[in-house]
Amino acid sequence: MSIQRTQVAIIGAGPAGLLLGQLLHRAGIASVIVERQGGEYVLGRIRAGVLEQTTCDLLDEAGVGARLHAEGLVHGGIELAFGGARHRIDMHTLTAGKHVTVYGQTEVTRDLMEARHAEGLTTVYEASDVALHDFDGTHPCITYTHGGSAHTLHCDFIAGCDGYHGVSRASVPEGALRTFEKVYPFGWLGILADTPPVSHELIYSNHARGFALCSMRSPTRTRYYVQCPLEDKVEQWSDAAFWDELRARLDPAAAEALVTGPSIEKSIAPLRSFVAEPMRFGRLFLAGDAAHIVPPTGAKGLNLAASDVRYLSRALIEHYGDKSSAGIDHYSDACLKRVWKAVRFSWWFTSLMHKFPDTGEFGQKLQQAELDYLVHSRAASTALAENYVGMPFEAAGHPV
Ligand code: FAS
Ligand code: PHB
Repeated sequence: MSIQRTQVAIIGAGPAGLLLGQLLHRAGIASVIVERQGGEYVLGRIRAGVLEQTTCDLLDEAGVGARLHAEGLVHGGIELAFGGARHRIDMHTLTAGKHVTVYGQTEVTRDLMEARHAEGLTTVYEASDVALHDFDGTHPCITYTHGGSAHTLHCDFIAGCDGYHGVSRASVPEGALRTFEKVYPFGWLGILADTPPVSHELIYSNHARGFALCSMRSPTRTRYYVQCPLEDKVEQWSDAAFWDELRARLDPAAAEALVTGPSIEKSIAPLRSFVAEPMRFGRLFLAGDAAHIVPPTGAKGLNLAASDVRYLSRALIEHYGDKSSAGIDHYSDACLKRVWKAVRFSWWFTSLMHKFPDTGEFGQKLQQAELDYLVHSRAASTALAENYVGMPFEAAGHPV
C-alpha cells in the first residue's frame, strides 16, 4: 500500500488530462495523472484532426507547440459538396483572418506525453479500480491498483478527465447531475491511409447515399469517413468496399482525384450529443468528454476539451496564486456557455449533412435548400465559418 500526496489528481491521460497537467506544471502546481490504459494504447486511438486557433494557442502556452507549427496544416476554408458540385466556404475572409490547423489528436497526445515525461512528471499508466473519495469535503483522494498493489493519492482537487465512459462522472451522487442526450441513428466508419489527400482542404459531402468526409493528417496521410448504419461492424467493410462507397458519395472531380490504398486503421464511431450539468462537484471538476460529447461533424470534441482545460487551469492557478475561488466557483457556468454553443453547432451541421432514415425525401429537399442558401448567402456562410473556427472566449468577468 502506498500513500502519496499531490495538489491536483488528474484521472485520464487523454488530451484533456495531459494538457491540464502541463499547464499546471508551468504554473508550479503539482499533479499526478492516473490512466487506465497503457501509453501506446492511448496513442493508438485515432480521433480528432482539426484544431481551433484557441487550442493551438493553449498548446503553445503549455510549451508543446513546436511540432504543431512545423507539421500542422493551416486551412483557411472547407468545401461543401452537394448536388454533384463543391462549394468553398472561405472561412479566413469571412472571419477576418481566422483559420484552423489540421494536426491529429494522436500527435497532440504524443507531444504532451513527451513533454510530461521530459519534465519527470508522474503519470501512472495501467491503473485499475480507480475510485474517487471525499470530493464533497476538503480532503479528497483517489485510490487505485497498480502493479498488484493498492495506492492512495491524497490531493486538494480532482480533475475528472476520463472521458465519456470514465469513473469520475459516474462517482457523482445520484440526483446531483442533470444530463441531456441525443443519439443519432447512424455512425461514422473511418479509415486512415498513407495516400495523398483528394483536395488540399476538407470536403464535407451531403449525398443521397449518405454523408462522407475527406480529411487528412499530412500531405501523405489521409483520414476519410462515410456515414454507416449503427448496426454495421467494421469487419463487414473491406477496404475495397469502403473506397467504392466513398467514391460514390463524392462529386465527380473528387471521385476522379481519389487515390486509394490499404487502410492502416479502420473503425466505427457512434454519434451522440451529450452534456452533464454542472461540471463541478465540491473539489471534483469534470473536463472534456467526461462532461460532454458532440458528433464529430463540427470537429469540436477535442477543442471543447481544450476549452474546459483553459478555464480549469486558470481557475486552479488563481486559487493557489491569488487565494481566490472566483474562477473555481465560475468554472462550470463558464464552460457550459461555450459547450452548449458547440453542441448546437455540431447538432446543426450533423443534421444538415447526414441522411436521416425518418425524414425521407422531404427532409432531403430541405437539406438541399438550406445548403443552396448557405453557400450563396454571406450571412449564412459567416455563421458557419465563425462556429467552425471556434467561438471567442467571452470575457465573463473572470479569467478566460
Ligand atoms: P479521452 O476519452 O480522449 O481520454 C480519456 C482518458 O481517460 C482515456 O485515455 C481513458 O483511457 C482514460 N480513462 C477512462 N476511464 C478511466 C478510469 N476509470 N481510470 C483512469 N483512466 C480512465 N473529436 C473530433 O473533434 N473529431 C473526431 O473525428 C473525433 N473522433 C472520435 C472518435 C471516437 C471513437 C471517440 C470516442 C471520440 C472522437 N472525437 C473526435 C472526440 C475526441 O477527440 C474527444 O473529444 C477527445 O478525445 C476528448 O479528450 P478527453 O476529454 O481527454 O477524453
Ligand atoms: C478528422 O480529420 O478526423 C476530422 C476532421 C473534421 C471533422 C471530423 C474529423 O469534422
